[in-house]
Amino acid sequence: MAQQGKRADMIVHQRDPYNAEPPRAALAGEVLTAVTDFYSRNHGPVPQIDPGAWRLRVDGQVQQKLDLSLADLRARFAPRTLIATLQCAGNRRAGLIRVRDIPGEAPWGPGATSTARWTGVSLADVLAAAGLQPGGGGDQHVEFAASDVSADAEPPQPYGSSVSAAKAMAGEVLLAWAMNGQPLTPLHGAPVRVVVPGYIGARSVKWVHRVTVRSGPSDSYFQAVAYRLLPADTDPRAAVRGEGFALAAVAVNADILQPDDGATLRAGRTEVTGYAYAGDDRGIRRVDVSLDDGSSWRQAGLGEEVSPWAWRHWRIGVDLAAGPARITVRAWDSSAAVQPQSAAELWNPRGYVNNSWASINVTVLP
Ligand SMILES: Nc1nc2c(c(=O)[nH]1)N[C@H]1C(S)=C(S)[C@@H](COP(=O)(O)O)O[C@H]1N2
Ligand SMILES: [Mo]
Repeated sequence: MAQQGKRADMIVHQRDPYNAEPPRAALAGEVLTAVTDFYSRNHGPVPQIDPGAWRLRVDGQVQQKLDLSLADLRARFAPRTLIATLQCAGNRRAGLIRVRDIPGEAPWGPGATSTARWTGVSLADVLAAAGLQPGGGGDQHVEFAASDVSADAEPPQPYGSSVSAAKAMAGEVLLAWAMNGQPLTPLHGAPVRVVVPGYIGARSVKWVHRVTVRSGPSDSYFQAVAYRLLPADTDPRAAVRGEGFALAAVAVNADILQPDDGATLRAGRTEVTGYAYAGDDRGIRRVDVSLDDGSSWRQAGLGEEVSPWAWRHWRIGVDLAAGPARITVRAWDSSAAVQPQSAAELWNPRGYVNNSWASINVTVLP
């Protein structure tokens, strides 16, 4: 049975908890992803929270603890709307698994990323109202606690993570209650979730009920153990807390949305489209497409940059001759970072951040 509120052809990696990505074509076309098509990544059962009873506690290194209802959030702070892409650190993991198996992690394709218009308030405004106190040691973080309990964690625990106080105080981090103009659905974090534009999806904590200012990053399993980039020779089951480094800003990445991988086409002109995205303060500056595995490249046309926090779609017309063909893409960001050629270069034991060149294989009929 299809998940309620999701298109019927979602690629479901796990039913319970629900983990699913849309097919490539669903992400093509519009920059905004429909809520029905938006990928969904869950580490535990989706909590059902009464919005009227929901409270957000703000505590820790603040002058004034806050206890806010949804009505308080709406009444006390200026509403803020922005378009931002969410991208799971596991996006495109399937390409890493082809290099070497990654047991126990879902083989996400290129669809563990989507873009929405988010509405809420700036976390910075809420923290300002609480009166942030400078933290000891200068390594101040803001921790988010959620109400879903994950059996995947060791030991089982509620979901949580943190970002640096500097990022938390940047105006773009939202406590959001709406997605594409509609109240958040339970699956996407209702009644309120954090949206951390430019960072891996794992930091955008759904069903948030507590914001704590503290010294050092969160001790949550999802900050201290998972979502860290481990050296290639580490056994993730033996990895100790704090090993590797915590992922934050999203690395430059791109993939092809149309045609589909494995498609059969007619010889001649084919329109190739896709997405490209770079996190934090970086933007996409160029996208290149190759029909000869990277010996030569042509620039794709870039779609509008609708928001500093959103992906850009791109398109290019290519002429394909009859026979098998491989189409490859790579993107460059505003720091001149370019995607690495091979997944083997960046293989890591938990299979995060596969931003290697992306390819599809197609069959071209005369
Ligand atoms: N409370 C909570 N927040 C969470 C998660 C979760 O399992 N529980 N998953 C995180 C991860 S890993 C990602 S990629 C995004 C996915 O957001 P979405 O399901 O709205 O697409 O939510 C993040 N926030
Ligand atoms: Mo994620």
